[in-house]
Amino acid sequence: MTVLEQRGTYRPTPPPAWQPRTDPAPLLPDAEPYRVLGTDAAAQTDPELLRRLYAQLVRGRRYNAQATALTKQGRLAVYPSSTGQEACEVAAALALQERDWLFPSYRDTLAVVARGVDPVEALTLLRGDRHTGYDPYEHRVAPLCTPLATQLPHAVGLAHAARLKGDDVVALAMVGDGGTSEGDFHEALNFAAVWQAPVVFLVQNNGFAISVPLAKQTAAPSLAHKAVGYGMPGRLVDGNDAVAVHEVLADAVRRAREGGGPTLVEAVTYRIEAHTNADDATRYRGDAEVETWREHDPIQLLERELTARGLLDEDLRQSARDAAETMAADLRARMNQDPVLDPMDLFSHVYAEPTPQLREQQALLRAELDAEHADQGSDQGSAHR
Ligand SMILES: Cc1ncc(C[n+]2csc(CCOP(=O)(O)OP(=O)(O)O)c2C)c(N)n1
Repeated sequence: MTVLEQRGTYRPTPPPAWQPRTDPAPLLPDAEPYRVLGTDAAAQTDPELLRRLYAQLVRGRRYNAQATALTKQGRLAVYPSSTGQEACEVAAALALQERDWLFPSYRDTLAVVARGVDPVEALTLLRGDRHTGYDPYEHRVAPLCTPLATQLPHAVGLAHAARLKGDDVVALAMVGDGGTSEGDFHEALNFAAVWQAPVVFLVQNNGFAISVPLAKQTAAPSLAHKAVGYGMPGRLVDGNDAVAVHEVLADAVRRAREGGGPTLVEAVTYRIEAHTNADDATRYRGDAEVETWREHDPIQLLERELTARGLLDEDLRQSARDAAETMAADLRARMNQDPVLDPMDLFSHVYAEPTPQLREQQALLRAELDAEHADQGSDQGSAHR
């Protein structure tokens, strides 16, 4: 026996048998994206939900077309269209309760509008005006986020804080496939799982991060598989099947609300149009690929189901189209008016309490504007003399 063993400080016992901290099997996504439309399960879907989804999808597609046209007319600086991704956008908004929060990225204007934000205000940022354009608190929609994945830690922070305060709130955060390579994605998912925050992450895998295809973004079996590394469930869903996305998200939201913690949902979809009006998609992908996805169109998938169940007649089709046209005409008319901007507004909403430096800059601008105003007044005066 060695001296150390005699003293009892050295215990050469074998280490305890290693056990995973949690069983990874239930966290793994299905082998294939979950689908409802076109399967036997579709017959169980509530007709009212099908009609609601349909009206919103038709409206969403029209919104995308109108916003894209506004970029060509110089009325909108940039528009990242979600044509082809409407099912994800609409389902995300409909899966939430009014008291919940949505954290969108720049591509998610349809989800923002489906949540109740004014269609013009939802475009303010993309028009290049200052600030978000809408009051985030009114419909519980955080600002559209352009820095990739930065909305995710915000969502986790809000969800965690709500839980600490005992508020019954779930946060749903949207991000693209490219955004999953950001550090913020990792940090948000890690914190969310450790804290068991009531948050749902929706990754819209639309195939590309501008020109970078998914294969150059990750070597993971799927983006949903990333969930297991954080200790949360990963769900894989057909992102063009509005019913399936709605069901998976509603399930994840319910789970989060009941204290079950976060979920990572990967919706497999496709960006039918270019990244934005500033991008030429023909430089990095072929027409044949786009055509294949056009045949798996979210509106057509839903129309097929509604028709098969005798829920879609020409009246419903026409009323959905009419409502979408009315929205588009209003969007056109109001986007064609120049916004009235107050330069002093630049300083609003920067801090809850403005800093001394900000007050100083504010005073400087006020003085410059007043001087300019006085000059214009005297110019007009001299012109009259
Ligand atoms: C932190 C950061 N890095 C780079 C960019 C530039 N950028 C804008 S969009 C984009 C691609 C994002 O692709 P993805 O996350 O798949 O979303 P999608 O645009 O396809 O919806 C990049 C790299 C950015 N906005 N933010």
